[in-house]
Amino acid sequence: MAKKKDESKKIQDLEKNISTAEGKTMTTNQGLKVNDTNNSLKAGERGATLLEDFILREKITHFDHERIPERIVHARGSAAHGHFELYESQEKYTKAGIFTDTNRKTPVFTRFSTVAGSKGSADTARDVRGFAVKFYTEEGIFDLVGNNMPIFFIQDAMKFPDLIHSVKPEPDREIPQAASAHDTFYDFVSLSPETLHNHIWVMSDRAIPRSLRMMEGFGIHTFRLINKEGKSHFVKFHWKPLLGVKSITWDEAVKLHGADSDFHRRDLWDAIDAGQFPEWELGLQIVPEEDEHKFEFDLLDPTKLIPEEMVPVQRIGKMTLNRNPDNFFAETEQVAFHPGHLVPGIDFSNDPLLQGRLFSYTDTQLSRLGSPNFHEIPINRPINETHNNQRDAHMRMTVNKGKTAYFPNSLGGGCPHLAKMADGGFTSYEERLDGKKVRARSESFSDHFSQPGIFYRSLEDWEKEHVAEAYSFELGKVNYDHIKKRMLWLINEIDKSLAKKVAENLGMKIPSKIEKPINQAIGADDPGDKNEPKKRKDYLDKSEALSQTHIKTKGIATRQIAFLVSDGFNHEQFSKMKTALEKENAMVKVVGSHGGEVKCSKNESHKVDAAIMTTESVVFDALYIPGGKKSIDTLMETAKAKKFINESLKHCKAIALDGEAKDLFEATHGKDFKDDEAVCIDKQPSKFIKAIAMHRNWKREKEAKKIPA
Ligand code: HDD
Repeated sequence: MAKKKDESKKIQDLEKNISTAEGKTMTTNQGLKVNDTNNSLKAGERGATLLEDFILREKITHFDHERIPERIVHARGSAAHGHFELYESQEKYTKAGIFTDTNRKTPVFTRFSTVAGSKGSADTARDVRGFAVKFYTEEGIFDLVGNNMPIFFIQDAMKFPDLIHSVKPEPDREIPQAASAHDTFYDFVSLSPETLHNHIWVMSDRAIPRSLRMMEGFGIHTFRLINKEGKSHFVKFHWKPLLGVKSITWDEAVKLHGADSDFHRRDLWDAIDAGQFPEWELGLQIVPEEDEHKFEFDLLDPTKLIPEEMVPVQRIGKMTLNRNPDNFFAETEQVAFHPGHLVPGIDFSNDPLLQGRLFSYTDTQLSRLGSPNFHEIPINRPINETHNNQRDAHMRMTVNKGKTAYFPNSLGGGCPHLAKMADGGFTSYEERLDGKKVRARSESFSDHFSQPGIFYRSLEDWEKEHVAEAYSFELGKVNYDHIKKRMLWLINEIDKSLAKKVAENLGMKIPSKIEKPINQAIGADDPGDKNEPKKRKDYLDKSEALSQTHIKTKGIATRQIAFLVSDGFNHEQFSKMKTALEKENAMVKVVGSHGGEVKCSKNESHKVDAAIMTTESVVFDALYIPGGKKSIDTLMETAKAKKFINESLKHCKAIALDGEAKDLFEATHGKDFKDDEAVCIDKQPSKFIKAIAMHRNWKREKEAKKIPA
């Protein structure tokens, strides 16, 4: 396949394995030309099939073994290729080439995922999103395996299997799929207050993103950067999307499950396909070693973030995703990430969650990809050469020459020889460690209420409302009162006003105390209060970065705008709006009262992108209806057209109407929203563009929620 010369080293490397059947003859896997792939070899036309039919056997056998185990977590994912470019050398902090060489364009492969659902589950489940970036650097692979939330549920990898078993479908009935709203998850959460910070983020709109392109990413753990002199700084990694952080409402998320369960996957693919490449800036929060203990929380505790007010995020470079994979299985499914894939200049901290992860990721690839040779799979192999004395095992691709597969050797000329430090040899950071061997947790890890409190207080009123509704929905699905009571008690420790709202919705009272302190409830051997959750400390009232409202964005590029029309729509209004929106790189989609083509007032034919019966308002960001008496008369008789308007209103979207479209609006709940900031009746396109750029007019929500759509 002819490819452009300027493609990244990784894409060039993948070329070696890319195969296309264009213009080629069909063969067996052994290269034999096949002239019939529809009929098996039989003893007579109506006779039994013969075992000797190797063509049938090969085809069926391969098919029988097509599946590999899905990832135990993050099974559902979507990915894309791209590159990372550095703005300014960070040599003060690190010797890593990707962070010091501004001339490099480092190839990346980035996979986004939901956590709990199976491979075929819906994209808009309320869940954390995985955000894993594989950097193919000149010094080897660096994987930044993070999430779209800056903290994690648990503090020690030892609890990971318990966390995941509690959130996955319950083992007796395998229910529910891709949902945390069930008994076992809340049983676990209510007995593990360390989960509360990540949990409140999951209750917020961050767990139902508008697009994978509109979410932040976080490395979560504190890592280390090491410079040429061997000096270490602590660091937290952030990805800041240039399209801003945007979410949908829960009602849309639920409806999207049915309307387009591939909503996020399709959105990412379509944007890249249309040349609208998503971009994220990489940000660093740097903490000098000597400041390690100056915070109210422990830097090694992955359930804590460093508020940006305390340590600002410095933006050091940009990732652009500009190419869809060629083959989902070969690339998105077989890619194997590992937080332990490091390059010189970056190192770990002693965060006990990170330390456990360092074991788990290679281990899981062995059962998922079936062999310690998973690094040879094209998407996983580094762009630099690899040489060592590891040999053989299932599916070995490399043909290692020579007699020696050991070190030291003289018969192989001592090769592969060791790398000198000056030539980029890796060495672990020399951290001094002194301590007793103990199975324990530091007392500095026991504040579980302060940061969820900061998060909640930082939200705007509409965001707070969504959080309260999410808690109420989720706990409303729990069948056991003792679990709900423990949850209410815990939420009350985070924020009294939040607990009050949730308790009201559940029709329950907030208990003034829990029946047993947590450590007694879980039967700890030493139920002393060292690890009992501490009272909330309000060391920071709010952090602006935590609310979506303060994350500013400009423009409406890639926004999906439905143009609702029927035959006879006003050509002039339609064209004026279409031209204006497309100039801003928005995606105009003609939704017709029927499929095929619609005729405008000039009797010209326009292609329908979706007939109204095949689509739903929830897949669009905004709605425009041009006038034209005949068109509006038809839409007036089309119940789904009114549903489109009512739902768009309910979901606080921008709506524009011209001419006779006002009458249709009047015949819906629109009649109560004519003066709304994001409703543009007979206005210039620029007003509509401004309204779409708001993403949603949340001020409308309180009233719009009453619309029975
Ligand atoms: Fe994990 C996959 C992110 C804790 C064990 N994890 C996985 C993926 C992401 C994360 C994004 C999917 C990568 C891909 O797209 O292929 N995991 C995290 C983050 C964590 C975290 C941000 C905490 C800060 N994970 C964590 C712990 C353990 C694991 C504590 C086990 C001790 N994670 C796994 C795994 C997975 C995985 C079982 C499943 C598939 C895979 O690794 O390759 O090993």
